[in-house]
Amino acid sequence: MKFPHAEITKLKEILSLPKNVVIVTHRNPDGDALGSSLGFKIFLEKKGHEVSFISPNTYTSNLKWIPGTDSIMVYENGMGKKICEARIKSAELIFCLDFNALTRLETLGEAIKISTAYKVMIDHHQQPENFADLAFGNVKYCATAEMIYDIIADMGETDLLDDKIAECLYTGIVTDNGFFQFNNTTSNAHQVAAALIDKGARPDYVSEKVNNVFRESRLRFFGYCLNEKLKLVKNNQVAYIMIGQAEIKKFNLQSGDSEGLVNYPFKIEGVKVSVYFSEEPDRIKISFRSRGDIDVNTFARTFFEGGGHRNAAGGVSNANPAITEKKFLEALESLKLN
Ligand SMILES: [Mn+2]
Repeated sequence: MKFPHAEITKLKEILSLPKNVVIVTHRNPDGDALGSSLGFKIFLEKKGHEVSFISPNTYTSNLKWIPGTDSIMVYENGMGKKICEARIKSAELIFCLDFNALTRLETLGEAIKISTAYKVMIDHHQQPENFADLAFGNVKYCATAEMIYDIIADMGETDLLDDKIAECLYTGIVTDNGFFQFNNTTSNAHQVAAALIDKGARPDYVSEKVNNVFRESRLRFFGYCLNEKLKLVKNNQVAYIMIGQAEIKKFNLQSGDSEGLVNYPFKIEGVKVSVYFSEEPDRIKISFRSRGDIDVNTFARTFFEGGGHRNAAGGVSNANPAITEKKFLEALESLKLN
């Protein structure tokens, strides 16, 4: 057993009779948000539940290949709000996957908050809020998908896993741990991945679908950023790239296109922190990455209204690019690099 006996027993009991279930995940869903939600959805359906998966906003097209994406209900799309709210109203059970604060859902969070359904949270982020009736939270897990597998195993129901569920969960794991490269990679993550491969997940297929699907303009944009925009400060230990609206337009960037760019500066020996700033119409979105003990979660929380994990966090700035850059460079003085 990986999780407390009492909680697993409680979950088993809740799932013992067919229920009306809604699964929700965080805004801008990533591979883990979609993989864990879609994998768990298929699992619950196999157990006889009626399941809808609601995403706050639309997912990026590079994740469309994950099994079951055509069934996703998008809250912020056209008629989505009405349909999703009706669905939430009729739900007896709501699973909140891969986030731990309802604010991460923005307006959809309100609908979840007022729902009287029994709420179960399954998540691996730090500092969870106390909004669920039953919570599975553990920051040692590299992905929510890895937790889903262990919860299913704890319930003694791995027999229900098929190749589709396995590939969904495997995708969640490898997208959140960078194909076993990040320091959230544990022996448990490898063991769960191995079990999922035995159930039919294809590592080569998932790797191709995740890693080698750029449009030409996207790769050229990466080249431009690395060649002309990359700055190194703090004795070349901190790298950052700042991109404006005009450049986003010039390269015809689509949502999700800058994904992964923030990791490239780590190719330079000695770089310990990498930051990517992207100017949106109403604010600047920031991605923070770090190595080892350097805590960008606290940094993002303290200075840029964000957070996440110690080595991977997000944030925002409502100031213009020049002021944001100045603020960032000043804030860096408080970041311990050794
Ligand atoms: Mn995750």
